[in-house]
Amino acid sequence: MNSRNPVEIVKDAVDKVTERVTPDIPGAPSGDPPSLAEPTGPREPLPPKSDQAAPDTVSPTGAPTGAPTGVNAQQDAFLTTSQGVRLHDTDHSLKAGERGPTLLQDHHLREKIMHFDHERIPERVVHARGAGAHGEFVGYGNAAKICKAGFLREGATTPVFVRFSTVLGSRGSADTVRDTRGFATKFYTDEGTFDLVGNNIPVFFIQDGIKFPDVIHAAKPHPDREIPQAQSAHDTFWDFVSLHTEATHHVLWNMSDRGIPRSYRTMEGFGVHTFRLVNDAGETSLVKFHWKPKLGVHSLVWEEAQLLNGFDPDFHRRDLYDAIESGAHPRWELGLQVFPDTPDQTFEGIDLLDATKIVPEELAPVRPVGLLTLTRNPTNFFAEVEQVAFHTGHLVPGIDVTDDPLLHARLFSYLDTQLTRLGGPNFTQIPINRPHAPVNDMLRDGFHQHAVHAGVAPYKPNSLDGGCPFHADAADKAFIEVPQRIAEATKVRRAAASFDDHFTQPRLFFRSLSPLEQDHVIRAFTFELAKCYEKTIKERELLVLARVDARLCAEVAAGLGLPVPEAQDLRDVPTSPALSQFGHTWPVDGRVVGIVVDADDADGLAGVRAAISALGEAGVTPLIIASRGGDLPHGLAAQRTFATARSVEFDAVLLAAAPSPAPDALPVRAAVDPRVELLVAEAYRHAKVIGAWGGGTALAEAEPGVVVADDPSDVVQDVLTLLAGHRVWARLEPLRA
Ligand code: HDD
Repeated sequence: MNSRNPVEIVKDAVDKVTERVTPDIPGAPSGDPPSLAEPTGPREPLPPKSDQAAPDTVSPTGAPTGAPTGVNAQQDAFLTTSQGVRLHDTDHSLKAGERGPTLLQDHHLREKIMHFDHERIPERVVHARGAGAHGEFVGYGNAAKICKAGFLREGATTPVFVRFSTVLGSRGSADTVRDTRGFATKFYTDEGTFDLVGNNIPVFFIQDGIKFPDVIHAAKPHPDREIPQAQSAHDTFWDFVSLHTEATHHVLWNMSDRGIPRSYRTMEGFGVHTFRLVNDAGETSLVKFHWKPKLGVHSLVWEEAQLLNGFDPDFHRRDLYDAIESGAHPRWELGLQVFPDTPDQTFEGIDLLDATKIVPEELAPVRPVGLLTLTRNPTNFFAEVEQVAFHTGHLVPGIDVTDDPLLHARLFSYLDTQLTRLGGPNFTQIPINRPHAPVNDMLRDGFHQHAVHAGVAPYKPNSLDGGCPFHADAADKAFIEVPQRIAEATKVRRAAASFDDHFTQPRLFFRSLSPLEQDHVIRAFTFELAKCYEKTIKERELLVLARVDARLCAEVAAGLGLPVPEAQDLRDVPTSPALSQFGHTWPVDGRVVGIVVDADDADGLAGVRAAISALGEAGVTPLIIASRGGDLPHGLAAQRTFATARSVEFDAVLLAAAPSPAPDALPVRAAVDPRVELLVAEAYRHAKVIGAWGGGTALAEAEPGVVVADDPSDVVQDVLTLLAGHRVWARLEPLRA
């Protein structure tokens, strides 16, 4: 039995180890007396780990990963196996004779098929359908007063990756369904990665994350038939939200035009929760994050959205990709609503920890603090858009969470989900997820570990690595949780009484919309509830609407053919004009205009050239629609034919001709090709701006929103002016009655 003092035993051991190891450690302090105390200063130099210093710029095969489009992934002259053995034939399996059977010994066949069999990874449990792009964020510097995060400093430029998504549909579902949209941004800051994982709707269905599986189970397709896909118009969704009335505010937003955005480029984004910011002096503020699109907030109309789901299910993905390729780089300002960090965490009576509430912009203006620009499309959808992993816990010094119970469940869920989706804990090593700040963690091994970590001391404290790495403090830009006082509390499964009001803000939202926007909400509720089979569910949702607005309730009930329940507790609430999308004008660059031409009319096409130049000067993308594809006179080319074009693809339509149908094309007797007639009728019905000159005047008469003139350039100028208002809303007014 050893009778020596344990401290002496450890000291002796450390002395021996230090003797043996210290001289071999480059840069280690030499001659310092060995000590039991943990070393406190970093050795010089402290190199970043090469394996995670920055995203790889080459794939394991040597292909550039961040390269511009058009670079071939395959290099070298010969096809090889995954072990680099050159292959003689990949087109035939190895068989006993030409007519088989196939031999089990064919290792190339087995490797090829094995890899193919495992090409798919599980889709995201929510937000499976998405599109993404790279870009940069530039800080304005005015947030420094309240936030010490380096990426908000004036002129600081930070690379970003943004993924937009729908919530409900599967990976292959259509883009323009009625749904909430995800707006998730990864800021690769030099102080570590910050993820802002938001939506295009500023409130959420639930106040507590423990209800997330319930709302998603209710909204996803029915578990028996797995229908409907990417829709909320079904019994289980309305069953849940009519019983769970805290969802009412979010549902109102979903049923409004916000549920069917024109483009990802024309969506607002919201961080939803209240976050806590801290400045260099340690002072804190509460904030809500907003993304404000430079092109304005615009939506589709419902029929357009439905047509697009069949006509071009990739509409939003295509729109984002094409805009970036064409140089119309989408931009958003990051804005902050700032509130004092008071002990009760409320502002003007609104509980800032309740994610079903907004703070109207009239009460707390949104202050712009930086600009996001998307500049580059992904080169490999799987590697970038599919494998990107966001997490609400990816925070940088200066930004911290609050006690919002919805946020706290998210802080668990986003890490956890990647274990299944990306196959283990090393998803941070996937190129798109690698921080751009040096990584010096002590996480080791696990599935899909790509780093070959050297050294023997991935633990702390250590002496074998000279104590490296060391703790940082605030001056070294460490993330230090804001020391927040926690009130004396009793463990309970309950929400605060301030979470109880489920109807004031839905009412505020509805009443803040223009009458036409309100009509859209009424029609959306009527449509969705009419798709339900259970009468009791419809009746119960009418009871909910009776607490929101009397007209909303009465008109939906009329549409459903059900009695109108008595309006209940309809308090006078203020309105927030900022919530309406109508009544503003916006830049038109990046919009898409279709031009109907006569492919054989060389004179008419000269005018089309002039129109195209005028559109180009305004940054608008013109697409020529002709009876046939291919080259046209005056160096023009047809990008769409009457068979492939529908008005839903365009923000406005110009008519340079009224082409008659080809004699053998369709069994109709009409002066104008019926597909062109349909295109004009739909553009008109969807309140789009229409312009006509020359032969095109046979298809359109001058009236508000329809420009008819002799000179194509004059037509274009007037069309662009009207397009700044997005649609010709006045055209729909007479239909309101
Ligand atoms: Fe979530 C994905 C946004 C509540 C659990 N969420 C996900 C994405 C967005 C949001 C944009 C897609 C990220 C991407 O593109 O990869 N989620 C929100 C917002 C919420 C919210 C704005 C409320 C304010 N989410 C929420 C709760 C939970 C989750 C309450 C669970 C308790 N969300 C997830 C998830 C996902 C996800 C299961 C699926 C894929 C992923 O995380 O990476 O963890």
